[in-house]
Amino acid sequence: MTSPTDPDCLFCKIASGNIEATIVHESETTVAFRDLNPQAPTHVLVIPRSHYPNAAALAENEPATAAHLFDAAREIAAEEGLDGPDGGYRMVLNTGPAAHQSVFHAHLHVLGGRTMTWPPG
Ligand code: DGP
Repeated sequence: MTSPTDPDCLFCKIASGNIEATIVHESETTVAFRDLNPQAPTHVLVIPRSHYPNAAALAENEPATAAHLFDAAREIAAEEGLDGPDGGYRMVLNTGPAAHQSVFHAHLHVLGGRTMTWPPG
């Protein structure tokens, strides 16, 4: 099966190297880069190389790749020193406009380096 891409998608362009980003992690199926508008000292976006509009569509069509996002997040959290016994980090998958999704290519936010609050806004 050929993985879908969208030539007009911002995150597809980052994944292919056509738009610059600060890449922190790469695998065969995922790319991770620093968020342009960080909401925490560490704010990394982990995306699939294939284009799906949100995490639900990714999970339905490429469940193995969806799992790879979480594995990449785990490795990034360790590399960024967020996984200590008193540490922690938040993984966020905004799905749909009402959840504040603004880029419609599935992405997992990894946020850490400060104490988080609950409930999320
Ligand atoms: P969301 O609101 O969940 O769709 O998150 C989209 C995130 O993408 C938001 O936190 C800002 C980030 N972002 C948007 N455009 C760019 C860009 O061109 N480069 C980078 N590195 N991040 C971007």
